[in-house]
Amino acid sequence: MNSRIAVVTGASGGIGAATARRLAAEGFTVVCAARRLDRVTALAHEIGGIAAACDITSDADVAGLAEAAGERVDLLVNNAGGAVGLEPIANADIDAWTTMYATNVLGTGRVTQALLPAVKAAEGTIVFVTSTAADAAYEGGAGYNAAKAGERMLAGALRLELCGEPVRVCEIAPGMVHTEEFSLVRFGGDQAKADAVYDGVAEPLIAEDVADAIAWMATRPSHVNIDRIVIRPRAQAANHKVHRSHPAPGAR
Ligand code: 8X3
Repeated sequence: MNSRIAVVTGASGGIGAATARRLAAEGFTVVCAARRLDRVTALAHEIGGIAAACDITSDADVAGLAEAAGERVDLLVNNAGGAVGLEPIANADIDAWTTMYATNVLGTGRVTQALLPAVKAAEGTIVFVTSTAADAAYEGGAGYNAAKAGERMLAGALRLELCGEPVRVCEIAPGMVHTEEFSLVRFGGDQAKADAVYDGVAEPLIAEDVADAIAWMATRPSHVNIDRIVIRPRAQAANHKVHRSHPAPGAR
């Protein structure tokens, strides 16, 4: 029997790379997609998968990803995206909002559209990795809150559109996850600001925690659709309610 095929976008690090590794351990052949080909090539080599250079804002790249994935895709994990900036609306960089919308919403839509025939052919599953930023606004979050709320609507609309077809549409909304790059990218490479996000938090989630939940969703019996999982560290009771061992100036 041929191996099940999974496609993971944003597989060059963090949740995407952890998910690719975990799905490979579950027996999937994983197409590891990201802009940074060197990273996904190394990952694909490590897990016996396939590397695909893919910027999800590019029609041509996404067409190439669909071709690399083939005619049957059992699992698509829409993970690529992220946050840029944490400025209040008064002085937010609207270009950063454009980037966040272009990746989290439009890019995810583009990938989903391109791979949908292959997911349907395999009677497969699509998992959208959104965020608890889609649940509630927070100061400085407007652009990211809006983008992730927008991405959430893709998952909801798609589930309605495919009702009656043998395709599952799932969403996972992670809260605080300490990965090497999420906050670093958000703060334009400012390591001190990135570190402050997790300062004094005993155990933020790690990428593997989210990968574990994605793998669980994807490996339920095919009639079981896990609509949405909200996953946070125990120390985070809500977006604004984070237990820290000491006050962290500047951290949310
Ligand atoms: C990451 C969670 O709190 O930075 O998507 O919005 S948060």
